[in-house]
Amino acid sequence: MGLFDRFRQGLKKTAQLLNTDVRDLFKREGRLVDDAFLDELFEVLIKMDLGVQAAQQIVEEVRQTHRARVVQLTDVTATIKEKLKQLLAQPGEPIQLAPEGLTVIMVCGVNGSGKTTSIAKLAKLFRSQGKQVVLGAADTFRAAAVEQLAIWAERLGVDIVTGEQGSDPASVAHRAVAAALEKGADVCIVDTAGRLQTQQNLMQQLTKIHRVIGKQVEGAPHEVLLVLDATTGQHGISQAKHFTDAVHCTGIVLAKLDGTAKGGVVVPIRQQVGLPVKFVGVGETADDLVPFDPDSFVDALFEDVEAEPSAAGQSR
Ligand SMILES: Nc1nc2c(ncn2[C@@H]2O[C@H](COP(=O)(O)OP(=O)(O)OP(=O)(O)O)[C@@H](O)[C@H]2O)c(=O)[nH]1
Ligand SMILES: [Mg+2]
Repeated sequence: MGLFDRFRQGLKKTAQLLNTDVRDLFKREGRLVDDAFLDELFEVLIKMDLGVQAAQQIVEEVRQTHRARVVQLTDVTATIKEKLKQLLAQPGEPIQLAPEGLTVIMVCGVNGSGKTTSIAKLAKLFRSQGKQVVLGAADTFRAAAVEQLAIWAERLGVDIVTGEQGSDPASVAHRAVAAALEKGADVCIVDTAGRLQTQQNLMQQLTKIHRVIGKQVEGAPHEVLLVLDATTGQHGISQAKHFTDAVHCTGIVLAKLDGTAKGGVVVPIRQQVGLPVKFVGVGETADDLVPFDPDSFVDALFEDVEAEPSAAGQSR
């Protein structure tokens, strides 16, 4: 499956909502772009969690492009898509690898956001590229957490370094990186326990892990991925800012995109957190990780709306 199809799969719920709502704007043949129309459009954009800022920017673009004209649905979606692609544009490269030797990736986020599953997906991706991977189970809070990662490691055929429950996560991270260096592995991915951005001591623990890894390998961690749960919508944004303050995050993995109609949330995340969205999660298996590409993402989002424009008026 290409990127476009994989986004389509992940965006089913969001696209469905968008489809219904946008079509509702165009019950008759065409529609005059006046204030009433622009207000309704604004509501639709807000409902898909695009955020106020982006919704305003898009409405403004539609106003300037089409004002006082009678337009068809596809005229408006074309304008929205172009603006969205522009808003989502970001520098390429999904993962920053070390120029040579070991790449260390640290993964953090609030409880249950999808960290461990995303690590399994990343490990599978690296394996498919022929890279040797070592996982560090630095979530020592719960025995079950270590077990969960260990099961993935076995399934994927990658090495894992674990620690006793309650042991210092930074020391597990340290041992994982040391093991990866000794094996001459290509990538070491360190899992961390979920935590709230308000838990000062736990946030400091992240800083410590970061610092310890940095002493072992120059430039490490090369990526600090913040895993956000798409189903929580815009709540993830303030979390993201706090995490970025505590440990310098380098990118976002937006997990569970498949589970929400709020897929538009990727836009305010991009705009307000100021980090690139590197991957999105579109399911629970190790294959359900898609490198984020704004153009394919936006095209997939509007595919259904644009597919049968003539059916809009007839079906209602
Ligand atoms: N549908 C769907 N479910 C996902 C996705 N990513 C993770 N999940 C599910 O979300 C739940 C939590 O995922 P975990 O990977 O354990 O989350 P975590 O952040 O490691 O959780 P803690 O370690 O407890 O903080 C699991 O049931 C996963 O299967 C995704 O992209 N789509
Ligand atoms: Mg976990």
